[in-house]
Amino acid sequence: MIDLRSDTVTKPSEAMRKVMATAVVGDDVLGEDPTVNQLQDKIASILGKDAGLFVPSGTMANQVAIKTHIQPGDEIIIDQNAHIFYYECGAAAVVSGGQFHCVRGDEGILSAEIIGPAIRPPDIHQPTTRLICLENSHNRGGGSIYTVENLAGIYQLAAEHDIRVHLDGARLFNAAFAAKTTVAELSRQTDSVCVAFSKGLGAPAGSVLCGSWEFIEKAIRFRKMLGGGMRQVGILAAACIYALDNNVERLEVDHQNAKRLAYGLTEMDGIKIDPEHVVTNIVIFDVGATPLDADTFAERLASMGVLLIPFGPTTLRAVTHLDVTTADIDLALEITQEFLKNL
Ligand code: TLP
Repeated sequence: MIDLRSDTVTKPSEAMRKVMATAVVGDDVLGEDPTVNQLQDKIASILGKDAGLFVPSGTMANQVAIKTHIQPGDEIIIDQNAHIFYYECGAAAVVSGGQFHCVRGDEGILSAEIIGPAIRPPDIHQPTTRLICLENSHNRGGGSIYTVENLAGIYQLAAEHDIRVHLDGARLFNAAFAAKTTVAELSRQTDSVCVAFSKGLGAPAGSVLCGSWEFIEKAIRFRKMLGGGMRQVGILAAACIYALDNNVERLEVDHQNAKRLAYGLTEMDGIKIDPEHVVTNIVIFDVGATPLDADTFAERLASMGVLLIPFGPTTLRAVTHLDVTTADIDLALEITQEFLKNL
């Protein structure tokens, strides 16, 4: 099976398992797990923030951030396809009493021009705009990315209106590679940022939410409230440290493989894709010109050994990651070509 459903499917390598098995641990709810503390300090310093907080998942990182930033009834400006809006079970409403104000980004990417008109004026009838949520790279946007200049414009607009900015950076290292900058540069113009270790970086679980000392002090309480206080969790943190030390540089290979896949797909009848838009490890393409809908396409291709995820009625997503090689990509293209020929 060539599993291109997501970069979340990656399995910990032997070397990663070894560091997990020998990790020094303690009770993290008491702040006494040295490996968790090391990870939190390391990633906070890489992102240029005061402090970090280890949480089990990207979803919890986002939800703890939102709860720390807003009060019930406050409004959150967000792209209509953002993970926080689209894939987190309405958690911001349940957990924080937040109300979304959706805007339409350019492949998910927002700008001060797009956000500006959505900011509420001071008016006793209207909700208070408290938070802007960004996503970089943007999953449903096909792995699209922000420029540093764009982030600066958004942050300036937010500051003018006393609005906080949270960045869902589940794939921030991918974004930095593609934008030829650092994750610190992409995090500078934000009040909070989270990165995931269980996606392209290849760890089995874990995200870290970063921000100011004051922000993290508040966030720790909400992590506990949501059940994210774990104990000897240095075993997982050790995998994340290993991922930071060993699996960041190689993300470039995933990007090259994604481009290769995208260009290969352009050659195929019935498939629509603009390979120039593929800049990270996510490839979204349309099969509307074939006789199949996305669900059937994915199901039938799976039976031939290639796994993809349907992303809309006629769109599918393929994600490259450290468990697929360039040879796997070539084979996946061959199988897809064969599959289309026989339709
Ligand atoms: N994304 C998953 C699915 O939930 C769609 C995937 O396969 O891509 N932010 C972003 C941008 C994400 O893509 C994801 C996961 C999350 C947050 C949530 O992370 P987890 O799954 O750790 O809660």
